[in-house]
Order: sequence, then structure tokens, then C-alpha cells
Amino acid sequence: MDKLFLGLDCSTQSLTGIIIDFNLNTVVCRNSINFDKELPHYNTQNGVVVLDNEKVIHSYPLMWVEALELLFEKMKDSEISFFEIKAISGSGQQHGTVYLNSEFVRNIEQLDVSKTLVSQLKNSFSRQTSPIWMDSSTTKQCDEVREKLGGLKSTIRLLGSNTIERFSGPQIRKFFQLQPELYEKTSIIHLVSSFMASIMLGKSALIDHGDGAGMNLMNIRTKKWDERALEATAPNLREKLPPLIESYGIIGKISSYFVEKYGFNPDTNLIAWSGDNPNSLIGVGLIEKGKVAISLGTSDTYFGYLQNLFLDYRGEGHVFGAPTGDYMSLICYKNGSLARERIKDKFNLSWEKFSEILNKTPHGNNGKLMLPYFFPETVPQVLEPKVCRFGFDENDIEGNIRGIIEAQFLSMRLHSEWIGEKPNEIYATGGASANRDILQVMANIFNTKVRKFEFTDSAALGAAFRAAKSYYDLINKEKTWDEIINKFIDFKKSILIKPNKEYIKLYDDMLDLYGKCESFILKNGEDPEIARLEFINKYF
Ligand code: ADP
Ligand code: XUL
Repeated sequence: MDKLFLGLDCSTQSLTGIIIDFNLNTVVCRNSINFDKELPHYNTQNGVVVLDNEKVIHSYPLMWVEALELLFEKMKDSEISFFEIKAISGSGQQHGTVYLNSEFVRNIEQLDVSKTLVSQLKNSFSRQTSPIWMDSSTTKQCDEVREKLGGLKSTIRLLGSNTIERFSGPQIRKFFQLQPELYEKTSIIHLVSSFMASIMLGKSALIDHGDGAGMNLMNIRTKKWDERALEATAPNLREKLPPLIESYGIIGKISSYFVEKYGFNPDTNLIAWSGDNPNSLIGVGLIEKGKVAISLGTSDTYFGYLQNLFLDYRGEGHVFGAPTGDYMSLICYKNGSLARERIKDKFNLSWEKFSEILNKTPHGNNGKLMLPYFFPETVPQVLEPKVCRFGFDENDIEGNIRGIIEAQFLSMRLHSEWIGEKPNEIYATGGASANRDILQVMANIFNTKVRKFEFTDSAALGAAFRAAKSYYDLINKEKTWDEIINKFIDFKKSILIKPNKEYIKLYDDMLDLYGKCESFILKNGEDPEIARLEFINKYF
């Protein structure tokens, strides 16, 4: 009894559910719905749709709802009884915004079990699609809001991040500017996380401090909506935003729809949902300084726990609320898995073949370097996609494969320097962390051990941990984060990938060279060709 907790993760490409068991100390049920494959009628590619032009990237909130129904249909066939689940929390891809009309709350309050969720919710939207984190079309709005807030430094001081394409506030401003009458008709604006939480709750849910911080609307110190940012973004915005809550806050009991339809216990508690990165922070067990995680999902992210607020005044890094109530630091690359896939697909390879070629190409790639901006990038900021190759061309298979992987981790090492501390261990998670050969390059470039745990669904797992923590606190059987994490994250079952000391100097030099290539292309820096030839002479 008191032992089952459900974590859900509505990510870019899929919706995943996992149930953890506190007696067995393990995951007892896992299921996932891949949007492209299992809901093909939405016609998404990698979970998204490109509208107007390649900078405008949206998804369908109704697709996420349909995925939820499909997921529960699948999960209820397992041997686990939903009735035993004590608490549920969730995770959503960060920054995406969902625009709801006045019907929404009435609809979720009065759900009829004889009908599907989709049929009952389809008239709830004032905008059928949701701009998501991959959208890069809000530069004008970012500039306007930043200026109104007094420029880069004061914006970062206030919000924990620069105003940035990806973030919610600029998306909202763009909607208000382009479709003011639809903005007017919008009663509530949710994040992906709080939208999905609302469906399960049967009323409009609150936004947590983890995901709220990724909106360019929350004051990072007071953790309240910031009046100046609201005003700079769009009129009457405060009325349209749900209130904020601590990530561990209980938001209510599960809606009767899920009780009647799937057999959940009416007493099941719902804990605030959060963003996928804050959930992953807990899902890989990061509750102290010294270690960082790298998630290789659709986006690649580099993140760590922060006990105190620490800001990146250059504007590339972000600070979000952590599930513990403290903070986390994060940098995010838009060119993550989909950029790797571009190379894999260009040469028609499987991941196994990709790895084979990666391994037989020398460390340092014979001095070939790539700047891998297949899509607009935020770190560093590159609004127009461009892939720059130094010393090779797009048809060089070895050069491209090692080129992209080395570029991604060199860039991460370079741009995470603001966090100050060199990590003594990196926890790897996300879809591409299944690839040991990619993780070996990561270990070598950072000259740091990389650990991969048994469960790679760290966002869903983190959500389940958060559900458990808040539930046990509620019933006065408090458990520390350590107790929870140690039950499920088994170091004995993890894989430790050690850096190869032979390449320390090579990658230190290559980092320097990569920085030169980057500033040559982006900041009119010196031509790196002489430095590149010196690098080749030294190592090949
Ligand atoms: P998200 O949570 O953002 O929806 P995931 O964390 O599930 O995404 O990661 C999905 C990505 O994982 C895919 O786009 C795919 O490129 C990548 N991936 C899966 N398996 C491998 C592998 N063996 N090697 C490299 N990348 C992989
Ligand atoms: C983080 C970010 C992405 C999304 C999707 O800032 O934009 O990592 O959360 O995973």
C-alpha cells in the first residue's frame, strides 16, 4: 500500500508514462506513444509542424490529449491497478504555449466518460496550434520586450534569462500582435505542462516555478509574475495566466473522468507538473553541486543543480526553479538529435553503422571541424541556419559523422564555462544516450566520467519521484530526496564511461580551435586556417 506513483512526460516527440513501486524499488510499468507513428492523422514530423516558414514551428495540443487517452488505454491493460496509484505528476516540453477559450474550463469540468477527450475538448482552443521551443520566429518580440525591460543585463537580472526565441512570453506577444482578436478571445494561456495537468485535474491547473521560469514572465527572485514583464509582453496578460505554485505543490485530486474511465482512485493527488528539464534534474538524481547532466533528446541540454541564484549575464544560459525549491542552470541546443539525424539520414545509415564510422574516424577528425547549425540555434545565437565545414565537404561521410558529434560537445564545453565549476561526473540521459559511442566522445571532450543509468526516461521518472515526495510529505511520512533517488537510481546497474586520458591535450587544443572557428563565422574573428593547419601538424 501507499507505494505506486505515476509520472507522465509529454515531450516533443512522444508521451511517456511510468509507474514506480516503492516496495519493489523499481519501475513496474512503462508505456509510450510516439506522435508521428501512433497519431499519423496529425501529420507531424518529429512531433511538430512547420508553418509559414522554417522558423515557425508548432504542435497540436489536441494531439497531446489524444495521446493521453491512447497511453491510458495501453497502460490499463498491464497488471498494475491504476486504483493503487497514490499520486501523479508530469512533465512537459518547456516553453510551448496553449491558447484556450472560455469553453475550456467548462469542458474539462463536465467531461462525459461515454465520449472521448478529443471530441469534448476540440472546441476549447482560441488557437488550434501551439508554438513550441523549436520556434525561432519571435526575434522582433524578444528585442521589444528586452528593450522595455532596460536591456540585456536588467532582463536577465529580473527573469533569470535573456528574452529568447523558444520562450513563451515572446510567443504570446507575437500572437497578440498578429491576431489581436484571437488573443482577445483567449481566456487562459497554459504551458504544455500545466495544460496537460488541467486535463487530468478537471480544472485549470497552476504553473510551477520550474516551467514558469522559462516564460520570460516570472521574476526569478520572488517567483511571482513580474508586472513589468507582463506589461511589456501583452495587454491584460495577468488575467490570462494561471497563478504560480512551488513545483512540489499539490494542485488537487484527479478528475472523475479518469476515475470512471480508467479506474483511478478518486483520492489520487495531482502534484504540479513541471518542465522536462526540471523533471530530468530529479530523474537523474541531481540534488547537489558538482555533477551535471546532459540530456540528448530532441534538444540537447546541459544542466545542473544550483543552491543559490547564479546568472549568465552573457545571455546564453538560463536559470529555472528546481523541483527541490532551489534553482537549476541550463543551456539548450536546438541542434540536438535532429541535427545528428540529418547526417545519419543523408548517408542512409542505421545508428549502429553511424557508431561504427564514428569509432573508426580518429579523435580530432584529422583537423576537420563543423559548426552544426542545421536549424536556428540559441547557443550561440544563430538565427539563419548554416552548416560550416572547415577542411571537408558535405559528402565526406567520416568527416561529417565525427564532425557533428565533436562539434556538439565542444560547443557544450565552450558555452557551459559560465557555470564556473568543472563537473566531476556527467549523467547522460535522453533518447541518444542509448548510444554508448556518442557518450564516449562526450567523456573524452569533457575529460570527465559519464554515467548512464538503467532508466533513460528521466523526465517521466523525475515526475514520478516528485509525485512520491509530495505525497509522503502530505501524509507525514516524509522522505528525503536522497531516500527516494537511492531507491530507484541504482549505481550498480549504471554504466560508467571513462574519458581516455590520451586525448586530453588534443581536445583542449581543439576546443581553442573550435572557439576560433565560431568567432570567425559569427563575430568576424580571425581566419582560423593557420591555427587549424598547426593543429593538423601537431596531431596527424
Ligand atoms: P524527446 O524527449 O525530446 O521527445 P527523446 O529523448 O525521446 O526525445 O529522444 C529522441 C531522439 O533520440 C530521436 O530523435 C533519435 O534521434 C535519438 N536516438 C534514439 N536512439 C538513438 C541512438 N541509438 N543513437 C543516437 N540517437 C538516438
Ligand atoms: C529547454 C528547451 C528544451 C525543451 C524541450 O530550455 O527549450 O529542452 O524543454 O525538451
